Amino acid sequence: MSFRSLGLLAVLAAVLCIGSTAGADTIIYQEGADTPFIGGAYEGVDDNTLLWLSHTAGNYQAGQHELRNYGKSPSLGTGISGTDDPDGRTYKYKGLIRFDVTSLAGEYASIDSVKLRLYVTDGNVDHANSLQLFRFTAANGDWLEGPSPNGMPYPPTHSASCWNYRAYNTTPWDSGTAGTDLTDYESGTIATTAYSSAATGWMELVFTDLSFIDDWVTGAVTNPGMALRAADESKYSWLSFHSSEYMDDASLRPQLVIGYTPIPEPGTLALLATGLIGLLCYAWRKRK
Ligand SMILES: [Ca+2]
Ligand SMILES: [Ca+2]
Repeated sequence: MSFRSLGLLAVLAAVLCIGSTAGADTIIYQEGADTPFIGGAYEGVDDNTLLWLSHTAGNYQAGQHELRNYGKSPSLGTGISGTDDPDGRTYKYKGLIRFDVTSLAGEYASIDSVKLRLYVTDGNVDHANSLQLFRFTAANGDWLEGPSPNGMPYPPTHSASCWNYRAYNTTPWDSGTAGTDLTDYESGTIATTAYSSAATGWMELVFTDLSFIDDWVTGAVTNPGMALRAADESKYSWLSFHSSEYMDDASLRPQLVIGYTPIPEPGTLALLATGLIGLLCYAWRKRK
């Protein structure tokens, strides 16, 4: 091979290397989809809806729903409903969601963006509201998704998260319920999205704080997951989303979308250096 064609090859290698290392990449964590970097079906989502009910009579008395688990329900919910309930009941919902992102370990130089995507399926928005995402405090990090699709059996025979417990019936939430800000989850929102309708489709919560993602990846601290709630819980306004147990179309389950800058591999760096040297040689030869 002539020196000249070697130089051209080196130039080509350099261009390819630059193309493969420059810019950010995106990965998606979604229950049932490929696990980023390591392959296999991803089973890293815990999600559940906590439910509080005002009613004081009948089969669904206050005090009962607060112990029920919906960890395997195909839906997640937030907000307040009941404005059209014939029995005058008011329901309050909060979502819980946690993604295992440990397959990211060793794969990135920086995390550049994170967003949670939820598919809205239903709702009733009499008042415009905002969806807020908070991080649970470390003290609440061991909440259990739970096994029930529908709040049954009652009383529960399982250990699972519900309004009153992060693990029924041994471990209450730090505050005693999931409703107390600043106790059960960190005070600052990590994402907020305003809404004025319950239109079917994706809703995105873009993180404004990425400082804790490293800890989730390395497992330096227990990933406590996130709380999802309506900002204003005094007005009738609720939304329902597909959960990670939604079966009819797995592509509509919650997604955690992470933009990151990859670590350039040592081999790639060496190839890049070789390419650059070749380029210089080629230019020098041409000049002669
Ligand atoms: Ca799950
Ligand atoms: Ca679930």
